[in-house]
Amino acid sequence: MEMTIRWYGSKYDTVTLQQIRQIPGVKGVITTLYDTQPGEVWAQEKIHALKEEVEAAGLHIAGIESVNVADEIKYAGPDRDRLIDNYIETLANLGREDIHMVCYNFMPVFDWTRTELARKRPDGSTVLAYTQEAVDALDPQKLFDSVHDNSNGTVMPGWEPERLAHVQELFEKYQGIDEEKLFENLKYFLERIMPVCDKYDINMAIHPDDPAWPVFGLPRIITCKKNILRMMKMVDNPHNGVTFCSGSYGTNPDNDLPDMIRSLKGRIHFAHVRNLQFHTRTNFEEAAHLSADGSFDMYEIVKALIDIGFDGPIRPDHGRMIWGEVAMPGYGLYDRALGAAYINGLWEAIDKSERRDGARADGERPKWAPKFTG
Ligand SMILES: [Mn+2]
Repeated sequence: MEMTIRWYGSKYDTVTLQQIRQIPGVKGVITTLYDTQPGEVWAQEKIHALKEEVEAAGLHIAGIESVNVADEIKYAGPDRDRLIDNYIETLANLGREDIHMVCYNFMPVFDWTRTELARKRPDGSTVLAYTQEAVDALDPQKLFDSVHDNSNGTVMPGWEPERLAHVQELFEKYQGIDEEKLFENLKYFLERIMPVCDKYDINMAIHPDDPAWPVFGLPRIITCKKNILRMMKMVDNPHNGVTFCSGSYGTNPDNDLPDMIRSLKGRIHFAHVRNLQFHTRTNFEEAAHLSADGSFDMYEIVKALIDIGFDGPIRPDHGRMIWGEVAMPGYGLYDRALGAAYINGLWEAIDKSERRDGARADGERPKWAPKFTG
């Protein structure tokens, strides 16, 4: 695996590349052209300039999160072929710049949904949180407004004001789109983009729906093992893969995360690792990455990734807001750096104990030999 950090670009992120460079074990960033709209072609020169900026800071681009898919592709509007052509062109431009992993999602209208962006925890940190009751009581426009007003002056990914200015109209476009239709439209999209992915060796990594059930009556399909295996099979190409996001699949406590990871061997191209704390099935908040701080056994998640030989980029996901930092909710420096360090620690411990302890006779220890790095 390669430890990475998501970075929104110097114009949008409160975290700098120089800070990311100092997180132990991080050599790569997951980034995007944040000022592009879904459906727009990403010019190769712009990708190249971004790449040069990242490389000048001693890092590299390990993948893109996200190249967003236009809603019109998701609901199969009359303009979808042109928009898919543009998406193909963007993928070709990324491939020409030697970028080989693209995260995207296929959620109608809304990206991830949380009902609080700064729930206070007993230690004074704040986290994103979700209650079904709050969603049921809100209309989508109000939820959008509250996300917009509480994002510390940043633009939250997936909640761009341009896209969501006309929430109601968008909802109307999805009339008649059920789960089956959404699967069909996803299949159509994937079949059209696979040739360019084959040509440039681009791994497409679909992000799960978050939360992993329908909200506001909109269908959601990337939610569970059965559906994701259906998707892998319906376009059976290794470039059609997934982002395994423990915090998103984990919103449904019925999802056995280590089992899902094992069933997706060879198709996980990107991993988001984070923890949630459940109060009830439909009231949860994000926690520190550490197992003891939340509801998930993070050891088992990392172990499953090691067991399937996962070798793609991995990143800590939403962090808590701590130590007075003001940043995009979930995307501050401090708690994500702690998360990266924790995941790196789990990884090293599990990997070494399996490779070494598994191979050696009882009681035998490796020779103690500190490395001199010159
Ligand atoms: Mn995620």
